[in-house]
Amino acid sequence: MAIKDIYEGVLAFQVDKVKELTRTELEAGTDIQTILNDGLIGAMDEVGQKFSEGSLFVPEMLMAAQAMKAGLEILKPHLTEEVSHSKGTVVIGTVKGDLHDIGKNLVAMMMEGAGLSVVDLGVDVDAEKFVEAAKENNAHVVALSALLTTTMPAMDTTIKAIKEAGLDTKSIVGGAPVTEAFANQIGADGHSDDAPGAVELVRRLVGA
Ligand code: B12
Repeated sequence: MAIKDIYEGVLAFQVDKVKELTRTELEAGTDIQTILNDGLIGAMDEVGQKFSEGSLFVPEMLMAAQAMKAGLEILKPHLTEEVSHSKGTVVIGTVKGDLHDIGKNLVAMMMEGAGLSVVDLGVDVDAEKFVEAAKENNAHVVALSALLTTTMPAMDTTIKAIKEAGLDTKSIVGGAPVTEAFANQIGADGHSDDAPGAVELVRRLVGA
């Protein structure tokens, strides 16, 4: 019942309500992935659908995103495992031209929670910046996020730049429109549809 209320709260842009209900669900012992998938993420899928149909517009999409972020902040400390030292370094960012960061932030949070060191470059990050950060931080993995079909080519550009720089850094890609086939086509070392999968992927790549 309350998960449905979280879902409805995101759709109604109710930041405080989403925060409160997420906290209540956590305290009741509800599984975090259930809160995420059936509540917060599920609602954003409906928001996207309504946007496609033309029954909801950018300002509403943004308000829903703010409500979702409020819920995520409550979950953040609980996405953390007990860890003593870093198992690898990941440079993460949303590619050039793309401002979507909710999924990227969720992936970053879960990676931190899994004991990886995460350097978050934010949104609208160009290829050079990814390369520089990978060098500076001796990154094991560069993780690229894109939510727009028009910004997916920037993933290709970035992976090419990493390879041209001769870095020994793996690259992974994700975001709603990104498929396994696209990942293979641009020579990425991995792809996942969701944040837990992204963590598994990095663990495999760094051998942790
Ligand atoms: C919220 C939102 C916005 C917000 C973003 C706020 C923010 N701070 O992020 C705002 C209002 C700013 C926005 C703007 C726009 N948006 Co928008 N937006 C969305 C919406 C509704 C939800 C995205 C989201 O946060 N989902 C929830 C998160 C948790 O999911 P996720 O991002 O997919 O991430 C998960 C996985 O993909 C994966 N993942 C993500 N990153 C990575 C990275 C790696 C390495 C890995 C392994 C995995 C991984 O793990 C995450 C967690 O499980 C989507 C619809 C949708 N359902 O996707 C449209 C959507 C992405 N937007 C769309 C559009 C068109 C736009 C605009 C162009 C609209 C406009 N006319 O201005 C602008 C573009 C601005 C820009 N330059 O980026 C379209 C894209 C269409 C397309 N095919 O390209 C969508 C699909 C809506 C639609 N149905 O038409 N948007």
